[in-house]
Amino acid sequence: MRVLVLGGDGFCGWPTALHLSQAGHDVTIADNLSRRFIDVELEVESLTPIRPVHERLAAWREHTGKEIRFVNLDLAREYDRVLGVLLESRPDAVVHFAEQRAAPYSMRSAKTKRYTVDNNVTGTHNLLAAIVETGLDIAVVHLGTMGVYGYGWSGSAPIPEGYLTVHVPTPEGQLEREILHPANPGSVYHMTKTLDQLLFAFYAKNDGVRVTDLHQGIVWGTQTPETAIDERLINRFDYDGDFGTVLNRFIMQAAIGHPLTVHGTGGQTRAFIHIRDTVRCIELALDDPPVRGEQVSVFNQVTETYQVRALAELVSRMTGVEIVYLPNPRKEAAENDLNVTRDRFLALGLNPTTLSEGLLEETREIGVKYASRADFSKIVAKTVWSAGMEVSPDLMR
Ligand code: NAD
Ligand code: USQ
Repeated sequence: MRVLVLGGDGFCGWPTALHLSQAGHDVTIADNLSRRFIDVELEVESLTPIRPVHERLAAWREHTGKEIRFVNLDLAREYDRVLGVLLESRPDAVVHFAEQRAAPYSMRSAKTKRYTVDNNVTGTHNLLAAIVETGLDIAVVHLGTMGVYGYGWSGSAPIPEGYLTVHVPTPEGQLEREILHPANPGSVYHMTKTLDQLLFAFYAKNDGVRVTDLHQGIVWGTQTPETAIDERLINRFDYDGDFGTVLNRFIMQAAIGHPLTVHGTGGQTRAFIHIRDTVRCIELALDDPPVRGEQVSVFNQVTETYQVRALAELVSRMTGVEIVYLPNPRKEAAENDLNVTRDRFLALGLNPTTLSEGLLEETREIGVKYASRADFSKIVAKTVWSAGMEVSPDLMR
């Protein structure tokens, strides 16, 4: 299969591009390297020493003999070039990772809110409009988020995979309808993912574009079998207050002896998936696209759910590092239930990596190994969701 990986230099995109190339697919990456520029803006670097993209690709060629092409392209700002790349590479499928993905970064300022909306919504729309303009039947696999459903809206009721069956009262009786699950975003970033859903629904209905939307939980871990082949192929690992996600932050904090930074009571329940399973899920989704004319196919790309304080307790028991309960910088429910339906990937044969299997290995092989690269001043989350919220001080120097 010819696959175009948009955002293929990022945390999920890079290991996916390698995994698909290893599986024999013909892969092209398009990325504008904006994530690397945001590191420069925030004065922080991936904990792991990621190499420039052409060095990464040369290392892959050296080890496997396989060629991955790279196009430096801004999906949101260069519509004509997006169209040109689709016409030239004629992909069977596009995997779309190319968005600003950090909720805290999206809430930093009016500038980052506007950037996140402009980048994510226009990027997704450019892709869909360009696919229609090419006249090619290109399948889209998009990385969405569990956060589109929000947290706690339906209590402990199972969250379905995308669609909710509702009964609409009419004078003639009850109409049964399937609707997109109500959107309930918790940040500007998550809001862009709920807007993406509407764009996909429209283009699937109007133009028959075949779209799979993967509502992914929080990804943890770093390496996949392919990124572990050579240090030049290593995946990125974000640990800072804006881009670091909770479990990878705890792993890194434990490795350097920093107190584990639980926000609020830690009663927030979230869904998780290991990066090794992310890349497998994307391959499974590419192999099972919807038929032209069908509604958007939605999968919940999640393997486990945990409360944040339970995660902190697990990491603390394993490493002896203490837990600190900080004022929550985000506006979010202090405690929530999360009961996620995740049958579709299991039915396609996914055999998930669990936390109990991977946590110790991750702490040793990544957290401890690269501990000397950590900047302690970037660890505590400083971005508050609205004016007047308390900002926590640094805990270690
Ligand atoms: P990332 O920031 O590491 O990667 C995104 C990549 O897209 C970067 O390389 C960036 O340079 C590129 N990009 C952004 N805007 C672009 C544009 N306009 N044109 C071209 N390239 C652009 O993020 P990630 O963690 O790999 O996330 C990838 C996708 O998966 C995102 O859409 C995110 O919402 C989703 N997702 C991530 C997680 C997670 O825990 N990391 C969880 C659920 C969903
Ligand atoms: N949290 C802490 N301590 C920390 C960091 C986070 O308690 O040091 C808490 C947060 O307050 C939040 C929870 O952990 O309640 C999750 O935060 P996160 O930063 O790990 O995840 P989130 O902001 O939701 O975003 C991440 C990715 C995003 C993806 C999303 C999937 O950055 O791209 O869409 O996970 S989901 O959460 O399922 O919507």
